[in-house]
Amino acid sequence: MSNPQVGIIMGSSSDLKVMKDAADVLKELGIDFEMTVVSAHRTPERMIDYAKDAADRGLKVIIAGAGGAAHLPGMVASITPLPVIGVPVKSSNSIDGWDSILSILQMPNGVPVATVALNAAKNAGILATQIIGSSNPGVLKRMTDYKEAMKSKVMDSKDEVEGYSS
Ligand code: RP5
Repeated sequence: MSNPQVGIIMGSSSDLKVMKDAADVLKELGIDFEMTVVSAHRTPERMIDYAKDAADRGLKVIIAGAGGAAHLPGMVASITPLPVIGVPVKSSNSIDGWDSILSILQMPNGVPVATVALNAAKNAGILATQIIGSSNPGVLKRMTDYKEAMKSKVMDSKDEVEGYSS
């Protein structure tokens, strides 16, 4: 995509099965994004370069997913002035997912990472869209429509569920 506003990064290609949900919802909401692998532990220099250049390249939000000892979101947030959304991934080296959650969630004062639920890359994509939408009326409208569609779906399912009781 030509003018990405969201950067999706992950610690390993093994995170893609989770992180693709962020890409899918950004596509659905019409937000340009880029996606790549940046490992805090295996490619630390690449992580620093990515975080340093992100704002100058025009990105508005970074979504960072990682599993186990998940330092990527916090380390990227320590370098970039952009908002960082962290996705804890239940990976092969994760004990039960709590290791990833707490590594991403428990950031010290001054360096926030907006942490979504375990494996909730879809919510990260929605939150990134909402951040962009707060200063972009067109994107905000798409978020409003998205919520309306969600509401209609629930109301349809409600009718189906209630139908069983009559
Ligand atoms: C983390 O280690 C990655 O984000 C991934 O979730 C986990 C396992 O990586 P692989 O061993 O599958 O490459 O850094």
